[in-house]
Amino acid sequence: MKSGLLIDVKFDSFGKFEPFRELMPGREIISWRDENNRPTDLGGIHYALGWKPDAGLFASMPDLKVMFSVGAGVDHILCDPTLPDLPLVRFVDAGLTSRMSEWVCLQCLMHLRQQRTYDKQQSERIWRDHKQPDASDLRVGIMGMGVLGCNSARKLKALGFRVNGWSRSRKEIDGVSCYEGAQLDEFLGNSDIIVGLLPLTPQTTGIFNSALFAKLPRETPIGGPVFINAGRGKSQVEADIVSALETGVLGGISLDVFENEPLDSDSALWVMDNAILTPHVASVSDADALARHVAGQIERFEAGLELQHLVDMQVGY
Ligand code: NDP
Ligand code: OXD
Repeated sequence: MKSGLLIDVKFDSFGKFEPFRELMPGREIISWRDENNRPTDLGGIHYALGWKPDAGLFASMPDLKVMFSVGAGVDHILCDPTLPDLPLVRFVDAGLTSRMSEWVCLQCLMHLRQQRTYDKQQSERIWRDHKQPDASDLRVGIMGMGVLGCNSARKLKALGFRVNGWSRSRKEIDGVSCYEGAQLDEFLGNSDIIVGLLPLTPQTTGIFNSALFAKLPRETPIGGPVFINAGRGKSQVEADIVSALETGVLGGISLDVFENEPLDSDSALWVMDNAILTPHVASVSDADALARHVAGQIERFEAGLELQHLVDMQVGY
């Protein structure tokens, strides 16, 4: 029997763990969903895969060698203060990347084409057209030009939008105006729509707040500026978003992530005008693709090759 893999994924929509068992026959796969199936002995297990794993779980595995994240984000693992000093691999996958950029393009098009206004008119049986700007009239600024941001930028370009990108280090991307960390104000002043695709770190916690929204252009071809976020909810200050929508500082929002998930049924966000909310589904990890990724990285590790998609523990993503 090869060294085992422990899987700690508690949400039901993830499905079963069969893809892992099929791809890694001869390896013990322990699924860890709740207290009831807790194995007593975690010795001999070299690998662990988690989504919001129980704090202290990875530290309690004496033979653990590599930690894996179910998602592209790793804040749900790094928040464990007892996390062992071991390599952490995040999920990078073509399907995951495509699904995210589809969601981003969909949201930008929904706001460009004033779909919420037409939805409302339909519900009231109103036949009325509105002035329609072109995609090329709008500047979309992506905050976080990593795997997901770069792919979204390329697809938005193909749709005709003008695209800006902001990241910690400066990027060179054909047809995209790239800004680095300290150029945030200039980037914001040139973006009619901003799209958050940032990891959650101490630097990005609460970054989407009143002060930031105030730096966006006051008028845009679609009314006010639009805020779209699929990075992490704790990067946004929801009270500030509500007040920015009420005062017209923001003209619309699309949010897939929230300060607390699930979003409280009392939240004012549910009923704001021109607000599109989705329940953290912009890009859900696919179990088959994830199993291939984990099996592939374990194979590399056991062959003495470097692991891919390693998290830089110093910067936190
Ligand atoms: P990457 O690590 O590839 O990219 C992160 C980007 O953010 C990089 O461009 C990085 O800059 C930039 N960045 C990080 N910190 C800062 C900062 N302080 N200032 C400016 N830029 C910063 O991540 P991915 O693109 O793969 O994923 C991004 C996030 O999307 C994930 O961390 C996760 O939170 C979220 N996500 C959400 C999903 C959903 O369904 N809603 C699904 C999947 C992911 P630099 O390039 O200089 O390093
Ligand atoms: C992720 C997510 O980080 O789904 O992959 O949020």
